[in-house]
Amino acid sequence: MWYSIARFACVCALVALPLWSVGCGPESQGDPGDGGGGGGIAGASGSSGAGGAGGMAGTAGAGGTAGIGGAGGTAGIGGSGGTAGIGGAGGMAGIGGTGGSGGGELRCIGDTTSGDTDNDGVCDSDDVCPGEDDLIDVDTNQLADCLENLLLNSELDSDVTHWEARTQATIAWDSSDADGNPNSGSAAVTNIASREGFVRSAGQCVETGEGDYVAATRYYIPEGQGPGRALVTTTFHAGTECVGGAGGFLGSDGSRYQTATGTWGTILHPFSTVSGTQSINFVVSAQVLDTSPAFTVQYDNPLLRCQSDPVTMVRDYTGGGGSWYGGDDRELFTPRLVGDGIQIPVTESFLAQRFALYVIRQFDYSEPPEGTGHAVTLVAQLRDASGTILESDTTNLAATFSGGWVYWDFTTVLRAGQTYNFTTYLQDGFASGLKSSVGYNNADPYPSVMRLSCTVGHDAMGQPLVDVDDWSCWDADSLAISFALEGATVCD
Ligand SMILES: [Ca+2]
Ligand SMILES: [Ca+2]
Ligand SMILES: [Ca+2]
Ligand SMILES: [Ca+2]
Repeated sequence: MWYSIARFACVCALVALPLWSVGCGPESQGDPGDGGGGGGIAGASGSSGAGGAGGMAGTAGAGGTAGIGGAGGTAGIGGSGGTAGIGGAGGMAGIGGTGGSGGGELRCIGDTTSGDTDNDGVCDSDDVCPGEDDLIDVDTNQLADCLENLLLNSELDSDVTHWEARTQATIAWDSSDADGNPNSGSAAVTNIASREGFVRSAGQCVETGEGDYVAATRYYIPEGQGPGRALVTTTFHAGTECVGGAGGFLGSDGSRYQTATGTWGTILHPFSTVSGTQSINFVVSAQVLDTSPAFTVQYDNPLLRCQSDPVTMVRDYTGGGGSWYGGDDRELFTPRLVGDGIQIPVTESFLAQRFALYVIRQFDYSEPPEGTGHAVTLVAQLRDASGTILESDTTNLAATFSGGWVYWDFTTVLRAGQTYNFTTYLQDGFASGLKSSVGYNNADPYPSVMRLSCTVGHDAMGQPLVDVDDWSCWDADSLAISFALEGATVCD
């Protein structure tokens, strides 16, 4: 399937001839493809969860007027949650609050028709962590914790699996959740030492190495207890199972604590491990500051992650030349579609967040050009080494677009030692005939990054000979097309 040189790719040097006069034969086959439907921008939908909260207001009403609780439901798309307000009659509005979930299947960010299988408010079309909550970001680094967390069972949805209580401590699952999520809970760590000042803990061991990290957690100290603290500590070990080192450990980042009661707070701090570290013990504790027989702190969404550094790769466009991109309305080649992309071997794991190609000029017909741009949709796909599509995105360009970087958004971790492929094309370009060019730069800072191209030709009936979404259409060559790839490093 793979060839080191593109068999039919058309490369047109601007310095030689006007781009539209350079002939490129019809090559492959196929249908331009359906392209992915753009996800609906339903940003406000996330807040629709407030519909349920509306029911709570009803409880306070303790009477027929409690029906106003239902108004909360209007926050959801479709507002169907609002009907829950009828619970207000008879002061049962609290039950009515569950009406908020009535619209839950449609209340998600993204393409609502794709559903929300894990019910985290992000539609399946955009869900980056199936089965986990995409919206948890305790360290507020704008990256879903589920993509970067080294800890297991951080969300504590239904039990405390992977978390272990130490001497004179207990750990138990609690139904209260840091974000009020009715489908999740937290871990209650209780100090039963009955000794003033004693710290008692639960923790999880993570096999990892020397480096810079961030530790964080949500915590809640219930009121009505004696004075005490919530603490987070990490210890570094020479062995892989949190043993090893003089005295059992190599070092520690020291405890960070908070004392606020009756509200969910956050503890967060960066730290660095020491040479020889092979594992980190992430420890959450309850410290009692009097002689109370028990002191409890609840923890939720604990986070342990590597420090993340930005990744920016740019093979700039310096005006050197361009390669045909898009459809073709020339009589000899009509219809035709040429897509472009890159193939990149990854040496350090990172989260890919934006990918771009440099599109030199407006999208116009080749023959005859109208001299004005046309609004177009460009599709980008991220594929693994075997061509399987991992994620796709579309970007719309206005008719006023006259050239520049075109970006697509991604949220996929690219792993060290793997090869990935970004493929892009003009949606419906086979039928429309609109085209532009993508720039290249032969002063190449990334010689290992290959160009990918796919050329869809037509048969005698004008039907596509191959689908541009079909991986068999794509071939690699060494043309140094301009690209930009941005993201952030993650732990391996
Ligand atoms: Ca989801
Ligand atoms: Ca999810
Ligand atoms: Ca985060
Ligand atoms: Ca939780």
